[in-house]
Amino acid sequence: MQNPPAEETETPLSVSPPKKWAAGVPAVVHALEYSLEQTSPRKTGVDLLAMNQVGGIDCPGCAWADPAPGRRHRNEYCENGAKHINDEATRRRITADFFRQHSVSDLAGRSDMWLNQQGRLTEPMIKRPDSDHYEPISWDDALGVLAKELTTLDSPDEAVFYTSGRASNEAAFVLQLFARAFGTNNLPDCSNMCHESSGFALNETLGTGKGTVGLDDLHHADLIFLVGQNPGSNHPRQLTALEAAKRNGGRIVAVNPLPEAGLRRFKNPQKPRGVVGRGTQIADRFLHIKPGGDLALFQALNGLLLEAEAARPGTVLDHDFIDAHTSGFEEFARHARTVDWDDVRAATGLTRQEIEQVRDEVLRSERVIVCWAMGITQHKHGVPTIREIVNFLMLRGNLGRAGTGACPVRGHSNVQGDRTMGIWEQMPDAFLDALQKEFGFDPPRPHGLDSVNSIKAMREGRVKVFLALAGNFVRAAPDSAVTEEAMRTCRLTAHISTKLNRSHTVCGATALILPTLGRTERDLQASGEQFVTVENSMSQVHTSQGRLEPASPVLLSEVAILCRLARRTLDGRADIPWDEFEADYGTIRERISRIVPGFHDFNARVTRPGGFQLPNPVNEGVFRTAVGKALFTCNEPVVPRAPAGHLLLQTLRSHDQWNTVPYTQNDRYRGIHGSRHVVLVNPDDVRGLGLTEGEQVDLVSVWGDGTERRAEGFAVVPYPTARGSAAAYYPETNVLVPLDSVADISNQPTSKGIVVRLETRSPRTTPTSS
Ligand SMILES: Nc1nc2c(c(=O)[nH]1)N[C@H]1C(S)=C(S)[C@@H](COP(=O)(O)OP(=O)(O)OC[C@H]3O[C@@H](n4cnc5c(=O)[nH]c(N)nc54)[C@H](O)[C@@H]3O)O[C@H]1N2
Ligand SMILES: Nc1nc2c(c(=O)[nH]1)N[C@H]1C(S)=C(S)[C@@H](COP(=O)(O)OP(=O)(O)OC[C@H]3O[C@@H](n4cnc5c(=O)[nH]c(N)nc54)[C@H](O)[C@@H]3O)O[C@H]1N2
Ligand SMILES: [Mo]
Repeated sequence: MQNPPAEETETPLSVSPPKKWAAGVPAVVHALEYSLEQTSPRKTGVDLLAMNQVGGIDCPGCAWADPAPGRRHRNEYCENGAKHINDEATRRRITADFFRQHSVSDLAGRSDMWLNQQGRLTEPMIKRPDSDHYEPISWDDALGVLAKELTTLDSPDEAVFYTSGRASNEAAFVLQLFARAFGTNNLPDCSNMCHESSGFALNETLGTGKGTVGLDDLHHADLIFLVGQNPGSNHPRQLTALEAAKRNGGRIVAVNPLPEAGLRRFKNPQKPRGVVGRGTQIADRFLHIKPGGDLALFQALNGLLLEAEAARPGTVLDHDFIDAHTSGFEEFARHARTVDWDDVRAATGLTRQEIEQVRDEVLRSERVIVCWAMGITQHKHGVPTIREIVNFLMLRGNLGRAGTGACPVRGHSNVQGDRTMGIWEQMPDAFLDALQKEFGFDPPRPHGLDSVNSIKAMREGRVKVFLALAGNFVRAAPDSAVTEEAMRTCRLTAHISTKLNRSHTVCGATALILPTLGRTERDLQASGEQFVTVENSMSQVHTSQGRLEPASPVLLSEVAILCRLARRTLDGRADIPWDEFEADYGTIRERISRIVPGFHDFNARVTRPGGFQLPNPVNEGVFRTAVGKALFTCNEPVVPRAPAGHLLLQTLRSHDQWNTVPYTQNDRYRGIHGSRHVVLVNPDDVRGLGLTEGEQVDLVSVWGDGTERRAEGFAVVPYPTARGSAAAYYPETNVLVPLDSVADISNQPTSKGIVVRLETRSPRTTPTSS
């Protein structure tokens, strides 16, 4: 099929006031517009109807949970889910001819959006060391090249195996098994850049890295905090749960530097009532916080709760919970009483009165939940902020009871499941022991490389082979220029992918594209049609069954590619039945059931309608911390500051993108159309910095070692973001985040809270597209 001409030019920027509500009719219309571009309408209907239904396709979008079977809406999907499905189900195809027309250097000059729009990858391709073109190669030869590079390394630790969270449980389990049998724990993943801070903080304080909240808890909470997340664009079906909570009398406090549309009102597209009328007000209270001020906010709230307890002893804190289940309360309480209100004001931009009003909401509420996402985890002090949220919940026993708990809202649809399956460079010994017992080889014990450390190791020549299971590593990672240079030092880079992206064009001496089935597609193996399994943000494990004809007859499933690669590379070195795994994914699940806690009887339980719920020890009063109790922690206060003339920049998603893949140039709810090269700045800061609306600026980040990084050509958009802050889209701004700029403890890149100045461009320079 002919490819459409390159559409690289942005249309003129147009800006309208931010929307005051999310979802509803325009959402559905916009989803259909995108569908019609990508597939035939008939196919669109087929795709959507089976989405998130029992026996259907798990939406490849976000990890938000599905209602119980029987309580699902006939259209249990959102506008954005429809876009993700249709992006995968596109009729456009990339063939060998495409790569003859476009050299690798040509493709490296194209935008993320253009690369994605070229369609589905259809056959394995290789770029050889002396060539600037990908050319076709057979599966056998491609896997042979990869196996040979791997087996001739000086050490297994010279290879890195990256996973993005769309991969199924079965593919993830096979990949980590292969990597460990090969001899390395170098298993970085997108989670290193996403909820790593949540994992560290929750593991340390509660003894589990996962959230403790289910959908029913949300429906029955009295008070829900939405902190640092934009559900209207990134977890639209969360709005349905919030609407239910409101109907049951729950109240919502949103904490965000941006007044996001989805935090204001929700018009439910699944209900006639949502289509007409004003919809449901979401946030009862909106805290317009400064970036990175959340630690100070929760410290202030905790201080106020302790003060209230001192004034009316025995009426505020849950002493039974604290005594029975926690450790470190006294020390925490001493520390928490030292709140400095000037610092709180400086860090949050909020008045004491605003915070006291929230305290009063908390005191009126028996059941409280805190939800959070990237607005918390991607800050340098993400881990202490989440620890402080845990302190906050524990003070009033808001853990382990119905309608309460900690709710890290996961991104990718199976990012949590991939971790459960062992995709982590630091899996605990208990997991490795179980692998050893089951398969009889010695898994390596030293921790492997995470995402940031993988890039450093490449740069230093310590990593020579990079294999990715899904994702777009060079665009997801920080410090784009440094990351790309590091990637280019590899001897071999290989990607198991559905769609073309920049990581295929910034490659090692040899590069492989290993095209694979998407989740929407029928997966036929020797034993018959297969399904895969996933785990959502609320620890429900269920099936996902593809229904469409594969984009090309040559595609292999992720599991098949990995099993064949493992067999070739290990050549009988471990007693693992790769052929059997490939032929029947049930045999993989059988092994998982013997290795991963909570997965007993996996094959039988997962095929029940709705699958099954993994136990969360916290909800059973069990805390697997060092002392067997939940830990109160003392966290040093942080007041994020930018020097005069600078702003704190956050990099975020538009409404119309999936992570590194922009679908259009628009961000409808924020009123931005026609360009992604915009920087949102508070109108007072625009004036204060001597800038004007629409002016072209470069974003320049300043790092401690005196180095500067520059993202060129952004139009200034006055926008109601908190004073002193700015926002611009990811991945165009990843270039600004130094590789060394990571969160304390979790090593997660700091994609929020970057110190930048806005430098006026001379009028004649044109922005470079990226
Ligand atoms: N359509 C769509 N859906 C997605 C994705 C996508 O790209 N497109 N990506 C998926 C993935 S992998 C993930 S991880 C999630 C991400 O979901 P989100 O975490 O919602 O993603 P971001 O776009 O980074 O938005 C961060 C939000 O936090 C706010 N924020 C920034 N800094 C602060 C702060 O210091 N304090 C507070 N309180 N708020 C702050 C921002 O204003 C913004 O509202 O979405 C998932 N869902
Ligand atoms: N500056 C900045 N950087 C960030 C963030 C930020 O907020 N700001 N967010 C971070 C976060 S939260 C995340 S999760 C990461 C995301 O990082 P990644 O998960 O690595 O990136 P994606 O953009 O989701 O990957 C998209 C690619 O995945 C492939 N793909 C899609 N579906 C499938 C499939 O079913 N199978 C296979 N094999 N391949 C598939 C396609 O080739 C597509 O091009 O980025 C991180 N980077
Ligand atoms: Mo994410």
